[in-house]
Amino acid sequence: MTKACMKASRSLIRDFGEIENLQVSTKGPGDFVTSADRRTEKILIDELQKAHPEYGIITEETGIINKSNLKQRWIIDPIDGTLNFLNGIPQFAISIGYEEDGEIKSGVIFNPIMNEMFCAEKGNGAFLNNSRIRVSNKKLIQNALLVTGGPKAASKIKDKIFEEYANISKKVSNVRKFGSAALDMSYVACGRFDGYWQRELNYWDIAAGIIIVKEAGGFVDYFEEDQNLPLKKNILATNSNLYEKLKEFINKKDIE
Ligand code: 2AM
Ligand code: CA
Repeated sequence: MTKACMKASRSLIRDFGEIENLQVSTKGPGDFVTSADRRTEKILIDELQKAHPEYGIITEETGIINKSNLKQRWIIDPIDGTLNFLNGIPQFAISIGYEEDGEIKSGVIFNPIMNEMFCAEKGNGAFLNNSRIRVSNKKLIQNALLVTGGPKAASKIKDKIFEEYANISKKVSNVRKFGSAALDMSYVACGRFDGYWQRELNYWDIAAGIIIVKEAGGFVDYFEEDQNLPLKKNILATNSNLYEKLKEFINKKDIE
């Protein structure tokens, strides 16, 4: 997984270098970003399939490969933080999760511009490059720096999301919106943020992040799950001290 990530990142870095030129062109970078996304995804799929051609793959661009293999699956997001990438902002990442029997067992999230690789494997801890990482030890929610995202442009619950954002903002130190769910979770895992929540995500946005946060000692939970849409996720991730409080804030808006 890390090898596939490193290989794909070389072309992704080149593509990112092109963005600045395209931004001032009349056509803009839109189509170029779509092709960068596809190119990156193709390299990832080719590399991963070299190791295990029989594994199932769920990806943002291609969809599902080897549908019948539900036991072992890779969950891929070639560029998480597309809008940042499109705007020349170096806050995006390649994300690959590995799922076995319905549970994420390992994950890799790589920001090629910052050269930060977050990875974890069940039972073996979480790492940023070669150093072990841990979630923050913040105890009081009023001192917490949280991160969130959304609503997406097509969201039908924009008002609810903004209301939740305003309510939670009043109860914590501050809330950031950084634009990459995969990196938001990685930043919780290494203690830069104390917690994260977001609605209306796709499984590939957060699959790798789940194991990275858990192995860093954090808590991860879905909320308001829709059984009919298994790839759509609302997620929260924090250290153990803040988990109950944040969950309460999400469910009951008026708590002081
Ligand atoms: P993406 O960049 O791969 O689209 C931004 O808040 C986060 O939400 C990103 O991780 C982004 O992933 C994700 N997201 C998922 N669906 C989205 C959508 N329809 N529009 C914008 N962001 C979306
Ligand atoms: Ca994504």
